[in-house]
Amino acid sequence: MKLENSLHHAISRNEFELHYQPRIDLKSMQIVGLETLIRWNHPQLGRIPPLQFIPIAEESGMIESIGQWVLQESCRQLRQLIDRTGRPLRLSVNVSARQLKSKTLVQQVQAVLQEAELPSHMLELELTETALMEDMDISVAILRELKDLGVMLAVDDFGTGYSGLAYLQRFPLDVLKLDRSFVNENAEGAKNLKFIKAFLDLAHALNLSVVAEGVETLEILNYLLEFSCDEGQGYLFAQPLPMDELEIFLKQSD
Ligand code: G
Ligand code: G
Ligand code: MN
Ligand code: NA
Repeated sequence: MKLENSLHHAISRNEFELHYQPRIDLKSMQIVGLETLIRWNHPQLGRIPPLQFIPIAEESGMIESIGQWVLQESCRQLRQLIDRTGRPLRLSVNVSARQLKSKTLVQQVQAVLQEAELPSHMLELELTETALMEDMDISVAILRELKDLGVMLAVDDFGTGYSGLAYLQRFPLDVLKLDRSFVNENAEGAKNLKFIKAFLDLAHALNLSVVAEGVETLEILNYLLEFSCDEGQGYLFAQPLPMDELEIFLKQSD
């Protein structure tokens, strides 16, 4: 397949770009973290969204080298941002199912943190519910190793799978990211509010911090505040931005 062939050269031809979306602490309304989101600028086809190429990268195994590049490059860029601005923001990186099972993930993470001179608690790995459930025993073992390193562990897209919080208790998790399909207002808004509140109460009872994704309106923000949601991410606060634009945004929001 053509897309797969060009994906092979994307790293060496410098076609990937990293964008960063701010994460906001809802008590202080301060930016406390960033999520790294990959972008692919294809020389002929233009910008190809991750939803289109990440599955191909997963299937072909290329996700292992792409994932390693994302980890390394985003930690390097965070180090530069901290050196320039003095702001100790946390960095959240998406880790795919296949990467999670890779024998070298733990070593990779350790090496990348060392190279960028970042304390391990400043890095958070986002794992999807489905990736965790694929092989629970292996996932638990790898997550324990990662937790021993001191990195933060988050479940991404929470609410889209069917595992529920009871299963998630088996994993040493710190953060739950509530999927934007729950947070975005839609026709079922009223029903979703009950779900959001229930998730938050249960997550807090399990000592998990909750990040609401896809926060687009003040109205939903007010509900999140009412329900004691910890952090928010979404277009209401900021779009994903390349590092130079993010730096300007950070200065303006001081
Ligand atoms: O940024 P955008 O909304 O287009 O991202 C779409 C999806 O792509 C999200 O689900 C996100 O988790 C995934 N994604 C973005 N960057 C990465 C990455 O670096 N690695 C992996 N595995 N997934 C990513
Ligand atoms: O699946 P994951 O959570 O990793 O990916 C986050 C995706 O959500 C990114 O592709 C990002 O561009 C997108 N996103 C971020 N904020 C918003 C928002 O407020 N609304 C919508 N619809 N998408 C968002
Ligand atoms: Mn994510
Ligand atoms: Na998500």
